[in-house]
Amino acid sequence: METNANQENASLDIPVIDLSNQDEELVARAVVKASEEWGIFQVVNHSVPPELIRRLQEVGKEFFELPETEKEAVAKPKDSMDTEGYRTMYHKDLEGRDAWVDHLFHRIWPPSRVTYRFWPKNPREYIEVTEEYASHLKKLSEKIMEWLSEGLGLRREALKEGLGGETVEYLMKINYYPPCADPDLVVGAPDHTDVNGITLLVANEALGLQAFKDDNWIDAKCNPSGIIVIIGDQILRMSNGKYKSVQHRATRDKEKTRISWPVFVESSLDHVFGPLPELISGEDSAPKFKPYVYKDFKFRKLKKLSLD
Ligand SMILES: O=C(O)CCC(=O)C(=O)O
Repeated sequence: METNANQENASLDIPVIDLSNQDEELVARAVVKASEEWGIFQVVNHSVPPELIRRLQEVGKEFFELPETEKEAVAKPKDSMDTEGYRTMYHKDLEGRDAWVDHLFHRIWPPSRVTYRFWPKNPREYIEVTEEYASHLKKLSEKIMEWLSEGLGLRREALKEGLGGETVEYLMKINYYPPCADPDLVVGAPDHTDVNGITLLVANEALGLQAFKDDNWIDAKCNPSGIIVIIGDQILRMSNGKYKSVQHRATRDKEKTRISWPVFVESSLDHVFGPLPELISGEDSAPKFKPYVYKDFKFRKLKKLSLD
């Protein structure tokens, strides 16, 4: 089959699901279908207030526009084995020009795993806005996991419990991609699937996120108050392959700075996850994946080692 891997297919859009629809069964079916067929979709009219998303984007942008010395106040320590903190990553493009992507990572839930040392103190509203966003986002991601659990014929709590129940962690990342004159030369985020369970992402108006579907890269157009949901490797494995973990990447805009705010919902490092036991107990339901301690799974994926 001929592959169009580097082409875009303008005629396809990622599914958009309106959560304000009163028919919850219909909404749940749409979430399940999109997760089986795409592994990515956008939810609109959800429970996170649009004004809160706007403020989240405002405080994030203000932080990244501060002088470098101020951003260094929350820098990732050089000897840290963890991801939390601010980092600048330089790349050279093919013509030797410098291009860079800035990141800020910090956990936003559960409170016992939050280290405020990595949360910007400037702008002053950053903490309040981000805490409020965390509590809304937790509810939304748990609702989506409930629908996905029922789509597997299981109890609503099954996927959340499989991911670790109340020990599940929410890791926020802010990607700051300055414009690049030739966006084909510098990729914002390389092609990957997310290692975690589920990712909820908002972005500013610049286009960039693309999902791979049927041999094409599809632009994931994000409504200003919409939230993109990305199914990751943990849900793929816990569902024994029913839900797809989507390959995606981020390109850069020629003129505009692009900023995105993914929140990665994932197990704590010592948690063991794998196909949910109820899905592999029948005679013809062999497990398609091995269970892993999440720490080992992440390490092997990062190092590009084989994963069963
Ligand atoms: O910037 C985006 O839209 C995607 C970012 C992403 O995939 C990542 O940070 O892992």
